[in-house]
Formats: sequence, C-alpha cells, structure tokens
Amino acid sequence: MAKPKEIIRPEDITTCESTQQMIAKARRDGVELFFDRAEAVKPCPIGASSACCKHCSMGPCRISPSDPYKHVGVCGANIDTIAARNFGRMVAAGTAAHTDHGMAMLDLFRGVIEGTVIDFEIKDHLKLFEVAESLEIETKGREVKEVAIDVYRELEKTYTQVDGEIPLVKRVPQKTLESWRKEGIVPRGAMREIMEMMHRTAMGVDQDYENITKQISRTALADGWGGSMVSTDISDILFGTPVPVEVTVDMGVLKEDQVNIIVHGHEPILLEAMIISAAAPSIKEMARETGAKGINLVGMCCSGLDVLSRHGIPHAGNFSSTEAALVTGAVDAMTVDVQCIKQDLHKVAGCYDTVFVTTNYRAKIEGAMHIELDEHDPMNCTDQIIIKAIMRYKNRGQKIEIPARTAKGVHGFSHEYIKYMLGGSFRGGYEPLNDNIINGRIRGVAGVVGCTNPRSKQDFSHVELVKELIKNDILVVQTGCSQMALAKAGLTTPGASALAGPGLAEVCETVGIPPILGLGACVDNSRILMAVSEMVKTGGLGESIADLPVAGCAPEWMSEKAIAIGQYFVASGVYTVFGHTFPITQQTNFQELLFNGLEEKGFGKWGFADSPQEMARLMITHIDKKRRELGIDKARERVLMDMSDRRSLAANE
Ligand code: NFS
Ligand code: SF4
Repeated sequence: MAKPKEIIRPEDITTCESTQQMIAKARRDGVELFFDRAEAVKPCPIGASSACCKHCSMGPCRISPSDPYKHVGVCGANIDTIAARNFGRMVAAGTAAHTDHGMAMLDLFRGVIEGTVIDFEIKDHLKLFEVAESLEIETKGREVKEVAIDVYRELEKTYTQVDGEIPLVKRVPQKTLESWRKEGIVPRGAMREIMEMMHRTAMGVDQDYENITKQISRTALADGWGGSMVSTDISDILFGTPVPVEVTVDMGVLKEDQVNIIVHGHEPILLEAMIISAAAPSIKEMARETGAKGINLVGMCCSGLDVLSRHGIPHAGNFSSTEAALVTGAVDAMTVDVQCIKQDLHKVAGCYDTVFVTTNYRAKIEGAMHIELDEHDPMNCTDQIIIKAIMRYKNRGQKIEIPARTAKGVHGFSHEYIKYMLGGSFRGGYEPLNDNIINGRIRGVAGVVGCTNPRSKQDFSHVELVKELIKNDILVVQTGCSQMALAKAGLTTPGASALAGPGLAEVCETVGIPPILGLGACVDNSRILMAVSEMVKTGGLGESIADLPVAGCAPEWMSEKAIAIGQYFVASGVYTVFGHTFPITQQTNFQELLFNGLEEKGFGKWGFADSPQEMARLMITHIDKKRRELGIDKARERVLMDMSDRRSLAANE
C-alpha cells in the first residue's frame, strides 16, 4: 500500500486526546491504523461524486463530474439516473442494516414469548402496553403475554407485509402522512421496499430520477418508521426503557488492574448477555484468582450506547477510536457482532495479543476467532469469551498505556422521559417544550447524529457544531457516535448550559437537564421521530413535521446507514445537513431535487456544508424561517429583549 507523503500530526487527525495518544503509540509500535490508510488512499473523485455506474458489464461507465451532461453511459443512462440509482442503493443497504437488526430483536422477542428463550423476559410492561396502544391493540384487562403476541404479529408486518401501510405509520402526524400518500411513498413492508429498490436500480429499469427518488423515500421511511423503530421498541420492552443515568466515558475507563472486555457492535443482546455472565460468582472468582480486581465491561459504538443508556456501563469511544483502544494493550478481549466493525481490528488486536471474537453468524472476519451467540443459550458464548479474557489478563505480556482521560455525563433520554421531565410526573407532555419554543426561549430543536470518519478530523465538527447550536438557544438531541464526541468533550452535563444561550440555559436550569440530550444508538433516531411527532400532535407549531423549527445534521458521516437515516428525516419533513462530503454531482437535476425540490412537495430537504460554522448557519437560518412561517419570530425578539433588559438591570445594580 502507498505510504502517505508526510506524517500527519495526531492532533490534526482527531480532537480526541486519548486517540491522539494512541496514534502516537501505534506509530512507535509500528502498527498501521485506518487513519494512515485514509491518508495514503485518496478517494476517487468520480466515485465521490457518484458519477460512475457498474450495474452491468457494458460498463463500468464514468461521467465527468465537471461536465456531467456531456456524456451518458453505454446504455444511455445519464448522470441523474446514475447518481439516483447509486443513492437508492445506499439507502437500500442502510435500511437493510437497521431493519435486519430490528428483525433480530423481533426473533428474540418471539423466542421470549414462546418460551424458547429463557434468559431474557419482558422487562418493561408499561412500554409493551404503550406500543400496543399505539398500534390500536386492545390492552384493557388482558394478560401481558396475550398483548405481547398481538404486538409481535403486528410488528412483523413491518417486514413482511406486501400491500397496505406499515403499522407504525399510525404514529405519524396526519398531515405528514397525507403528503406521503399523495406522493405514493407510504411503505408497505421493508422487505418489499428494499427488494423493489434493488430491482428498480438494476440496469435498464427505472431511468427517471424523480421516480427513483420516490422509491428512495419509501425505502428510507421503512427504516425510520419501520425497522429502526421496531428495534428501539423491542429493546425497550425486553431490556427496559432508558432513564437518565450518569456515565463515565473515554479511554480512561479501561483499568490496568481489571480484566477489560470491550463489546463493540450493534445488537444489544451480546452486551446484555455479557453483563449476566460477568456477574456470575464463579466467573468473578476466576478473575480474582488471577489477581484481577474485577471484570471491567466497556462498550464502544452503538452497542455501547445501548447499555450505557440502560445500565450506565462505561463507554470507551466512538467509531474512530476502536483500533486506538486496542493500542492501549489493556484490552483483554474485544467482542463484535454486526455493523461498523473494521476488518483490521482483528489484525490490530493480534499485535497486542488481545482476544478478538466475532459472535454473529452473519458477520465473520477471515481468520478471526468465532464463538457464535445463540439467543437460546447466549451465556454459553459470553462465558467462553470472558474466560479467554481472564486467561489473557493472567498472561498479559504487553506494556500497557491507558490514556488517563475520562469524562462524566448524563445520558439515556428516551422520548418518553423527555415528556415526563418537561411536563412533570402529573402532566407529562410536550406542552412545556412547545411553549418554550413558541415564547422563544428555545429557538428550535436540532438532531446532531452519526458517525466519525478518518477523512474528517475526529469529533471536531460534532463538538463545534453543537456548541454553536446551543449558544443560539437550540436544544440538541443526539444519537450514535456523535453523542460520544460530545460526551468525551464533557458537554453532556447540566453544567453545559453555561455555554447555552440565555433562553435555553434558563429552561435547562429550571428542569435540571443538559442542553444536549443523548438518546442512544443510531436505531434510536426513531426516538427523535417520535419526539417531533409528539411536538406536532401537541399543537401550536404547525400541522406537519415539515412545519416545525427543527433541523438535523450528520457532520462526519461515513456509513450507508447515515444516508438512509438522512433520507427518512428528509422524507419526514426535516431539513438535514450532511458534512465533509455528499455522494452527488453538483449542479445536476438530481441534486436540485434533493436540495430544493423535495421541500416544494411538502417534505424536508438535504443540505451540505464543509465547516461546522456553516452547518450551524444553515440550520439556524432554516429554524428561523420556520419560526417566521409559524408567526412566532416576534415572540422570541420580545423574550430576548426581556433578557437583555434584565441583564442590563442586573449590571446597573
Ligand atoms: Ni451509526 Fe452505530 Fe457510529 Fe456511524 Fe457506525 S457505530 S449505527 S453508523 S459509525 S454512528
Ligand atoms: Fe454503464 Fe448503463 Fe451498464 Fe451502468 S447500466 S454500467 S451506465 S451501461
């Protein structure tokens, strides 16, 4: 592989100090990380513009992004067809990832109901009944199991239904749903939508970018209001709906005198099973016999966010830090399941004698140890892994260097909890949030979510963007690797309201919450959909999600899943800005449709910006436009005037 021309300083690669320290150590140890490859391998400019097609062997065909209408592919496909098809396939892949994850949760739920899975149970009866009621399933006077069976049957339709509307659209605000019906994009079932997306983007099928875009939206909606939402609901039912919990994050959560096990991936069952295994007296005793003070379970990426929200388990870092954590030499075992697992983790783990185990039949890594997790006997897998980790601890030959940094923060805000904390226990509701938006103390709400990417300085845009938003009185909700960027920066605490504008700070201080609310893993973006839907239903802020003063952003995205998420937010009515790169050729009809045309049809739209300041500017401008359209812009001016009056009064006293 080509070597980078110059050695880049770690502080130019990431703002995460622990990762900087580990990049320096990896270089001393002669271990290659993905940051090095990102420097050495430049992205192909044609691919980056989505101007190539390899859907048949008459090609691959390339279009020049600088003169996109000059040529067409061998079959005659033009740039709009090519780019829309590529985009559609990204959405299909991202949707498949979330919905297949949701399917695994449904499998587990079915096993629990049927009694073939005995290690887990229906933990959150209240949530089960709420989900049932939202699906118009009768709950009064019925047994938990009866209701659970009906919920299962209904949610299964999210996948298998071939005609009609997926069940969870019952939660969508009426006017938003009407706009989907008018456009013909209400999803039938995820399997059908993904299949049709793949079919329509094959050679010689759908060659009208506007028509392709309809199916792109329909597929993405089957993710947001389908697979992802099912995944969140079932996880809550089986493992408990999160409530705020204080958690320690960053690489300093690894402990030199304990058996460190990192669980990285996406399906909560692996870590839930690991928690049970690690608590077994015999296992604890085995660890103690080697001299270890205990077993230290640590999460990374979305699996980590799941158990951080539910159990307060510490979290070592986001996507760009997974190799770096291994470089500490302190990780006795890393277990992975599906999604965002870099193939080279196996190799890096090998450099430090870390036990590296794949656990899911659908995600093996060539050469890596595989111990399959079977939901009927999950602890058989996790016990074996912990025993291997204890052995590695006993024979640790590595020089260990653990970055000393940790940060504490509050996480685990479900949309149900937001309702409760703002409304109080007697009258839980979104009225206080809406009231504070209407009176202008809170200017709007922004979702800042998504990945980190070695081509973009790690965490930098997430943190700077969020700081800029809260400074401007915008309440921020977060999921995924973005949430961890802010957590490491120490900003997920109530104290962060010192950085918020006066209106937002006042609300946060009164309620006792941070201005940045972590909602969990990427599938939990469905909690944001639920929150915006509640805001519409509560009233006073328009009739559809597209009317709300809200915006979304994934500043450092990398995964196809992020594109699927972005598209379901756009189709739901949210202005969604992506940073660092966008897979499209500029100044084409397809770009015009995504960035403007969709909004004219009553949906949201896409935006793109390079710098966090520009992302914030675009989002704030949009939020202000929505405030003007709702006629609530004047209220905010009055509130701000009041505040500055109060401040000048205080200053004169
Ligand atoms: Ni989301 Fe989770 Fe992170 Fe990106 Fe990957 S871990 S599902 S895709 S990288 S936020
Ligand atoms: Fe080229 Fe058309 Fe084949 Fe794509 S489908 S590779 S544009 S000939």
